[in-house]
Amino acid sequence: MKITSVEAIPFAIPYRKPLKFASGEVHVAEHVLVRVHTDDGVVGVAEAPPRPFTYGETQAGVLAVIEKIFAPQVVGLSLLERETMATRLARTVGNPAAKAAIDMAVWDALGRTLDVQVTELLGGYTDRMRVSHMLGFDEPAAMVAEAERMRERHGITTFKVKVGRRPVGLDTAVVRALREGLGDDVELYVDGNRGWTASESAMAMKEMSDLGLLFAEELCPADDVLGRRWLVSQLDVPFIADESAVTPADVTREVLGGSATAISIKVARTGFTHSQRVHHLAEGLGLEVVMGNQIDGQLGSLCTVAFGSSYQLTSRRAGELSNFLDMSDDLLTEPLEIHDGELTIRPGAGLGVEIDPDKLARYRQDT
Ligand code: MUC
Ligand code: MG
Repeated sequence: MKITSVEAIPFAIPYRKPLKFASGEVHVAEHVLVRVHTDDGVVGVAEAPPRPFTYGETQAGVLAVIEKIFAPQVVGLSLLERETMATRLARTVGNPAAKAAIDMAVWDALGRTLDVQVTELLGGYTDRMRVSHMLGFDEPAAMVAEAERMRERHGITTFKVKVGRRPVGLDTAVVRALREGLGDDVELYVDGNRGWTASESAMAMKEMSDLGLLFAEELCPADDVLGRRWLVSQLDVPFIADESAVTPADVTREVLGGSATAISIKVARTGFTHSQRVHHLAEGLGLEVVMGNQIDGQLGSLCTVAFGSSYQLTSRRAGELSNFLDMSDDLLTEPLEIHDGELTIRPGAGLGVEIDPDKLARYRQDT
């Protein structure tokens, strides 16, 4: 069970349809595939999606920090020494996606070694999650058409709508069109990626108060401390902290400070080890949880459903698991499929996936 090497492989797969939101846009999935090898010949895999506009990471930076700092720190450790590993990685500030991918690849390798699914190792609560689809910026009619297509093709009935544009009416018109076009049976919530001020957010939420929203997420910056507290105190739906509350300490600070009343867990930034800590904290604080998406590919989405299925709290709400549908291709031998609005974990050991060598050869950027 000893780790013998850590590979970091850059790859790039274009999106058929780019995702646009208040803090940025993604046209090509320039991710890093991480493979952890052990002395038993086992290989664990995960992917790191660098998001410079959220965490400051880049593909080149993820490669460099893994090769120069993280790989030497974990080689020689047993797959069972995950706390030692987490402590060593924590000596380096930041780099959440790079750390998370190593952590998840280690859990995958452990599952494969023990012939157990990662979900069983983590908590084993269920084997599936309902799927929430994220709708990026576009014209109201195009966003309604996309949601209708997702409902028809994949049975998805929960939608997260990207907001945060100016004037505010651009986005409130979209949400109204979605409610009118899709009816009362779908779940709708909004995510501003810090695009609005607190007062713009309050105005928008008032304008949408008859639309039956489930949540509001990160509408304005958490750094606008008093403004955000003022906003959250007047909302009658849970306010999700996403990029403002990554670590357990962030969650504690934001929630106790009145700046959030629910949280997003993203394994792409906290891996499985730290996502467990955030989950346990959320349970203790009585917070609602949504499993979020870092605009992941299929491997990352599978990591999200593997973690989300492990606990009652993380599997209760629909998880954001469908961004991979917008990619032109992917790396897995068996593509993920969403049926009846649900995504299930894989039956095999670990994460239960295999990387297609031909696809990796086609999309890797280091050869
Ligand atoms: C989200 O929930 O915010 C957009 C930026 C990012 O870091 O994640 C996505 C989705
Ligand atoms: Mg968000």
